[in-house]
Amino acid sequence: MLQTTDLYPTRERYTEGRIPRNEPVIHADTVQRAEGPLSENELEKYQRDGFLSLEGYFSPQAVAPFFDELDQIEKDPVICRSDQVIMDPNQQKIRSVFDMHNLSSAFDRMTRHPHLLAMVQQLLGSDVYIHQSRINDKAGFCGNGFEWHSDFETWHSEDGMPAMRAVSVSIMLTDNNAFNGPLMLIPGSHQSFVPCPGETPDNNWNQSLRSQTVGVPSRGAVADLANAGGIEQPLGPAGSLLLFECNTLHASNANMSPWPRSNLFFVYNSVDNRLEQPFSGKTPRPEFLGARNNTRPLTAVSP
Ligand code: 6CS
Ligand code: FE
Repeated sequence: MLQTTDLYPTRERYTEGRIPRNEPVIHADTVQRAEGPLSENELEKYQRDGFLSLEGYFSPQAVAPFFDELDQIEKDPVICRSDQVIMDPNQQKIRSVFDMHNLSSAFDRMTRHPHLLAMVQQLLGSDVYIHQSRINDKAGFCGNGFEWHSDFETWHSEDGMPAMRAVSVSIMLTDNNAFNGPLMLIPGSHQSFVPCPGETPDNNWNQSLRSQTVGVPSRGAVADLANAGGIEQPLGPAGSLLLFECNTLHASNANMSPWPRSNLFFVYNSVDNRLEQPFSGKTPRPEFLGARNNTRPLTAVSP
């Protein structure tokens, strides 16, 4: 298989400093830009910040069945013992469930929701497929946080995603408020790639999905970017959406509140950006973390 030149060396090939982004943030051509569904104003915000918050996009009632289905999955002992379910490092609670769209037809249909698909196709300027889907769950009083990172840094080095042409759609299944560990993002951080120090251990995902140490930028780099762009924390009721670019730096705190925080993530990749060999030189991660086989373009289905 042809391997693209590594434009974003990190880890084994670590260099200090930042590497300017080599591709557009919005891949739509002029016609796709004008056609919508995202307005010029929304596109400009996404371009500038690396994310776009659409508070109250769906009603809480529309997403309630997904939360209930998660509850069922969490009670299924077979699924809970599988690799795709990640437990919280300190508590016997679920932290993440991967491959939601292959576990449940309701989640699968949601990835093809005509409105979601149209927004993502506009941003990526092409047909798309699901690179990864997951629920990140933070139980009340005990859900742990996530370190600062760019998803693209991991997907590039551990999965072989060549370029920054992927977007995460996060759907809040519970309210996200200031107390239950919502996502924090650094506006503008998507404009450069921050190489991360450290070698990638074999099967790093076993560790990194519980608590990440490799693939975390230096504190100095995070401080510089946060001093320049600030930190934002999009909040909203269940049903709110967040679209975020694959290279935007983000993190979240532990959930000290009594209220659960449960967010669904669909990661869409452009069909023109399919995975190659991991740039870390390690063996590829499992299909449920980075799709290699199931990469047919998605077509819309009505909810
Ligand atoms: O390793 C991954 O693919 C993932 N890890 C984090 C911390 N965020 C995105 C992604 O699910
Ligand atoms: Fe992430």
